[in-house]
Amino acid sequence: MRSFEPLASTLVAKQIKKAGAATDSDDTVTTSFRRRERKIRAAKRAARGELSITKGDWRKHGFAKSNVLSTEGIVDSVERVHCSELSVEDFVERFERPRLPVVITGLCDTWRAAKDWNEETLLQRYGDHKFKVGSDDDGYAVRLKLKHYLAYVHDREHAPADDSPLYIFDGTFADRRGSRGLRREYEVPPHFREDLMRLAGDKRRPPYRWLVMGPGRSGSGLHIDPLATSAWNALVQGHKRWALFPPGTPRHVVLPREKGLEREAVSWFTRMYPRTQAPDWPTARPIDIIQGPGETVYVPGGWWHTVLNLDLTIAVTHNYCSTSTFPAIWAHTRRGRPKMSARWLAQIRKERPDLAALADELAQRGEDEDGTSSSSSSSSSSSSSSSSSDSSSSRSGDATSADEDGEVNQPPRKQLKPNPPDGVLSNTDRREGMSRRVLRRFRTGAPSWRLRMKLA
Ligand SMILES: O=C(O)CCC(=O)C(=O)O
Ligand SMILES: [Fe+2]
Repeated sequence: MRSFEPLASTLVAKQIKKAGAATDSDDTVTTSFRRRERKIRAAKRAARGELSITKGDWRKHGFAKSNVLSTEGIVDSVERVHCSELSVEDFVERFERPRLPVVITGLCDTWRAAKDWNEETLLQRYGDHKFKVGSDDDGYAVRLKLKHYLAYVHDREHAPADDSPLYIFDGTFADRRGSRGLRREYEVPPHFREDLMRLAGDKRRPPYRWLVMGPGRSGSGLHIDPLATSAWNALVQGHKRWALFPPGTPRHVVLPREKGLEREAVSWFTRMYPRTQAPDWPTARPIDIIQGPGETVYVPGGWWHTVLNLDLTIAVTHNYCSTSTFPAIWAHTRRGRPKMSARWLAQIRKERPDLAALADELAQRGEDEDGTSSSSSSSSSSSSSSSSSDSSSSRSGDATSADEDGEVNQPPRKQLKPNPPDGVLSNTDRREGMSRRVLRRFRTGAPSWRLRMKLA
């Protein structure tokens, strides 16, 4: 049996303690501990307002005492291919065109991230930077300094006891001053380098790259990635357990409307996964992957997937659009993001007239590549807390919705277009990272310090 119990990082524990004991006076230690505890609790309350900390809601299921992290009996049968044996052309023909998942090894061996993305180094370099650990009820980012997040991860009263711990899932890390250095520490592998969405422009394109870090039992609930895009997910440290279902798998079978199922991977694996193994399971059984450090999972567009972290993981993931996946992505973008798609198409026309011709042809036929008529695209059956998948009116970044036939939906964290409360702001990326405090200043007209510097 493989077991991935969280390693207690004593060095990190020491550093976290030391950080709180700058002057070694008891008062300072207590003050700094209290401050950290306040920050952690505030983040927990903002990200999961429905869970009371004092009433013990964060641990009410007792998942920390269950065997949900055990991988006994799980058969990972997904093909592993070393990158040196997989040319880009081979990848497209064998996996991308037929939309098949694969695990590619060796892609991150030469990255600086492979050496430096560990708790110790990240804490030293980015300890004071705030990363996104969730969204509040209005769709705004909830952020926590990395040093506080790691304290949360190791504090027995927090992550080790929480059913479904907070998860860093930061879609603006590469744009923010305090963390953009991380983008230079890895490379987009050649297999996924075609990035047609870039033609929509940096300001308009939906968020597409995330830094992902979380302890055992954190994870991503079952979802399909936005706009039918494909994704690659490179794991630098730790182990992730994946379950995937092929396109067309009915939503009501894999994600019945039961409390907690959508949002928490740990609930899905505890309650739903066993059902998928029963003899009367009515649809495709999940494909299992146990992803280890240095492995990159390719998730083709339209596949349902959920991920449970088995120990402390650090990963980077990008969503992208390539030539072979363009028709499906175009169909979804035209429906869900009409304004953006018009600008995107204008640029595609300049740089890729072949693809623009394809888009025109699809529009003329009034049919989308996936065979669905565009007029029927609004038939998605959404859950109470979310709206139609690609719809620009979709608000909650933590809800999932999908058509009965597995239509593209809004994933738990890869939100495309969270709505600001009053629609003042237009830039998705900026909005994703905007805190309430900054927003308030923006609304009241009080310029932020950065703007003030500029004005001075
Ligand atoms: O690493 C994870 O939690 C999975 C991420 C994922 O599915 C996604 O980014 O869409
Ligand atoms: Fe995903």
